[in-house]
Amino acid sequence: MNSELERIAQGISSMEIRGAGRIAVASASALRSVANASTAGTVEEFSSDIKHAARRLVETRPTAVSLPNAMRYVIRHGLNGDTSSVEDARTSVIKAADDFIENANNALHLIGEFGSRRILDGEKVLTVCNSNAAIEVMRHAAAQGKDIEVFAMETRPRFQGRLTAAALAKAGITVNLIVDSAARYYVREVDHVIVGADAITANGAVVNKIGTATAALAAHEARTRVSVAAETFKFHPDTVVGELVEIEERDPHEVLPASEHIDGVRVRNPVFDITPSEYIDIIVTERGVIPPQASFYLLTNLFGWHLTERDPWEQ
Ligand code: RUB
Repeated sequence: MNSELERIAQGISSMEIRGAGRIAVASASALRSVANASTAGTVEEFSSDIKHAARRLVETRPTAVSLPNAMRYVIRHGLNGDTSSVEDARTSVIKAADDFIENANNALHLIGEFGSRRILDGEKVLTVCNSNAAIEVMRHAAAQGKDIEVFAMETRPRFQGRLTAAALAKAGITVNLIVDSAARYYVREVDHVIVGADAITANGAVVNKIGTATAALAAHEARTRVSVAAETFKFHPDTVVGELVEIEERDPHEVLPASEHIDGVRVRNPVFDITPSEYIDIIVTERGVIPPQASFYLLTNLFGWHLTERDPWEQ
């Protein structure tokens, strides 16, 4: 087993590498190192090394579609059947991985640019978890001289909200860290909810960190705008044919440590939830801003007829 592949796969499983965008970039870079290190003697063997690595990565966490989409991109562009030698295939996979990573970095910048145009000077913003894409929007707004104030939900049980609060404070943004259950209390004074996404379905529902759906529901009730910041690789192709997004449930000890065990009590720890499209105003992507109802159109545009094909690492 390639040691860099294993390091990245374990890092994703343990959440040392986390956040859908970072997971995608790390997995693309894992395929890059497998391609670099492969000692395959034939193109078929090389292709099998890459697909085996993709399967290992895809198994690490089930919800963020950015991971399988990164694998789809690298395999479809890198192992496209045009290569006759292992060296050509290696160069092609490395280039595909590099392109994916470069596009992902550029996407974040564009999302920041497009999303920040929707933020007004003086706005108060509520956010959940730790999304690079959502942070990028707020950072860009602040860099344009807009005076914004953010309420960051702490995001139990792993407290990713603390990372967001620290990143925003570092960017000079006024930030309040609040407990998750205070979302409805503060939503009345907030002008805008901005979150990221782990997956977006064909019907425009957004899968993101647990607590997002509650915040969006409270925002809907208070008639507060909800924006989702997400790279196009967060759109889930399988949902076009009715597949449901699997919601990861992690170790209950993240919620209640073993030392505080309560007899007869089962602890549940789902880590994502689903916000229906009716509670979302816009999705900000690197291609532009769309209403959630346009997700199906975007998916067909992104994947074409590959939409209904089997996963390339299974072929
Ligand atoms: C992270 C999370 C983030 C999205 C988007 O969950 O829900 O909001 O992944 O992040 P976890 P980004 O901490 O369980 O991975 O915009 O950085 O891709």
